[in-house]
Amino acid sequence: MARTVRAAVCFAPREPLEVIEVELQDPGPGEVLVRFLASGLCHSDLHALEGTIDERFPLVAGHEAIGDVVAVGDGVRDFRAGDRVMAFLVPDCGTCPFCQSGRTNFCRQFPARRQNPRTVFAYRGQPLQSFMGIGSFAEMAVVPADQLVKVNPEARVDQACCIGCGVTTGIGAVLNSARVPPGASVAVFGVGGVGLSVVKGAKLAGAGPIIAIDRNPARRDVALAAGATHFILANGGEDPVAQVMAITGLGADFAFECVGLPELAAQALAATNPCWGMAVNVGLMPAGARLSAVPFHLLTGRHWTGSFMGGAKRADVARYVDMFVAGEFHLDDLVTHRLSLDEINRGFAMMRSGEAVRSVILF
Ligand code: CXF
Ligand code: ZN
Repeated sequence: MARTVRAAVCFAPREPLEVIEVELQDPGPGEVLVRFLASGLCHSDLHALEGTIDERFPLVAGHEAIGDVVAVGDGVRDFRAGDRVMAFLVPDCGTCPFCQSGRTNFCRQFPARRQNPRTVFAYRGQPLQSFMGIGSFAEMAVVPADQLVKVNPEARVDQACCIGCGVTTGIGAVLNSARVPPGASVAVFGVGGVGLSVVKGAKLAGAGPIIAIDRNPARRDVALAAGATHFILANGGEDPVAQVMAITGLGADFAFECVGLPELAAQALAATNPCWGMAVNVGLMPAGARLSAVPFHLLTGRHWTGSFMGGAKRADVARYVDMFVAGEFHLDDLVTHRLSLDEINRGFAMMRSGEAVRSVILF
């Protein structure tokens, strides 16, 4: 029997969200009804709401979420009511060549579901889209079982929810995609939620020096607390690339672009060691963006690559939650604001202004 839940709905790009009662259908075959406990506000939600990534409207955004299973649909064997679960936006069909490769999680179901999304919410008879098949800016949602993973229920939900996207994107970029070894020098261009998580990943890897670069001076203390050994303020003064060169001598062994700006990605590449440096694009660039770099920067042997969702699978998310519970990394610096669903527009305003590193909706 369908139920009514409160959800923050965006009716058209760039319009404020409206918190209203919507209809939520029962879980169908392979689906799970989840009651959310906490949902982080991720930059991709903002991109979706502003129409800079291709989304259909009306939209229930939200994807960085933790909650409890309420009920499961036919054929769901891996979950039952009461399980603590995290949502993950990349499915894990287990059968496509990417899932079977054992190296990447870029499951073919990801583009397939984006092309043919199913709808589980409705308002006055009108279907509402769920961002990335999740739609966690709602008290409850129906999510495909292969976009959920059981996680340690001891993790505090107000912080752990961020492991569902931003933290896994950052830590995974370092540990899975780049495989940064101990002692490597790392430069992180942009230390918002994802960049800070890259810093945390670099610290976990035993890297050093870890150089954080941001144009927001308020990010200095957070970056240093997260494990950065140096902070460069990119305020139009001395060139950050030259500063990275001065600190590392030969250029960083690894550089991560965490904002989503093509020019910053070229800077990250230039800041790496000319012979073996690796630059990793982590930030989501606007649709239509193009990269360009000085060809000689690649000719000498640099590697230029990217990392999508930290190259992680659902199982990695559960592992990172265990590491968080074990105190291997903390998220006190990442989650700066806790809000109710009714305050969600304030959360996005603080994301735009840079006041918040991460805001989390608590249900
Ligand atoms: C998303 C960005 C939009 C495309 C899918 C991956 N990453 C994190 O939120
Ligand atoms: Zn996200």
